[in-house]
Amino acid sequence: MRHILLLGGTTEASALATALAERGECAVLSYAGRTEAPRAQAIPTRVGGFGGIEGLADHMTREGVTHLVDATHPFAARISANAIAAAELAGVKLLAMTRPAWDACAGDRWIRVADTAEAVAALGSEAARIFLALGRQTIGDFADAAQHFYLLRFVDAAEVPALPRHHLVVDRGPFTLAGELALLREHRIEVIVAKNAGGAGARAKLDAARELGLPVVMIDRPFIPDRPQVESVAAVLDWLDHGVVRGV
Ligand code: 3Y8
Ligand code: NAP
Repeated sequence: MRHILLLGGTTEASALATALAERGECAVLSYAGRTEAPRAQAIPTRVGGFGGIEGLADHMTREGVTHLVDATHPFAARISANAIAAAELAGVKLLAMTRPAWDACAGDRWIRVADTAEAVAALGSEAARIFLALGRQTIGDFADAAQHFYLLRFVDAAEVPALPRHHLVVDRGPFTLAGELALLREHRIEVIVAKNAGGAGARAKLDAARELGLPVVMIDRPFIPDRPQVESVAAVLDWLDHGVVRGV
């Protein structure tokens, strides 16, 4: 009897959890515990870190995990690197389920940068009105550029002393084009800063930016070591049944 540990926190992870439940698989979805009320899932969940590579390997051995599926966000680079090493250590089969990066298309005004430091530099020194669509964890990286007005969007309410000129919206995605257009117009946004997350859940702001002719400072994904990976629920289920990635 196989036992699947699914590292979650994305739209795709939730869809996979539903498919696993429908097949009656023995599976658990894992959250880091970053949000106060994570979405309920169709399979049992666990919340909290494992305690690094060894902690994750020990957890999988203790729980009798046979398959590890990493369906975390492309910017969750640490847990993904830990998953590769822990799966090796514990002798557990590993597969990543990710989604393609977004590509700029006609009408997009993207400024591609490698990280938040380059994003700060790309904003320049003259005060502007910025939609900082990065969530909460990297806010501190913009503290030295406090001359700008920042529209922020977090999943949970929080104080933001680092950025005195800000307006905080508390909302979780997925987001809509109409909602993003209204938000950008209401706050007279001039530039958007985004992570190249891929997927459908956060892409509406890019479509809204194109419609309004706004530039987007697009942060490229961090490095994640090589691992077997697929881009669909069907491909994960096929891997579970056949033990290899068959490109379905
Ligand atoms: C805790 C689980 C689902 C998954 C939904 C996806 C879509 C909505 C879009 C913007 C960008 C951002 C942020 C975002 C999106 C989905 C997906 C996605 C971006 C939840 C969730 C958890 C988190 C953690 C949270 C981070 C933050 C990032 C907000 C649940 C809702 C900005 C990433 O306060 C904090 O500490 C928040 C931290 C990591 C990035 C950051 O640095 O602040 N996600 N997001 C997961 C855990 O504990 O393991 O609460 O239900 C999941 C989702 N967030 O099943 O419906 O699939 O990408 N999440 C980014 O992409 O830039 C919002 O506002 O435009
Ligand atoms: P990260 O920086 O890659 O990981 C930092 C530490 O958090 C890990 O070493 C691990 O702690 C713990 N952790 C991360 N994801 C976990 C999970 N799914 N289950 C158990 N522990 C986890 O992680 P992150 O970028 O903060 O992302 C945290 C969660 O939010 C993930 O579920 C991710 O899918 C989701 N998310 C992140 C983003 C983003 O922009 N980063 C966007 C949307 C959703 P230990 O070392 O103690 O095991």
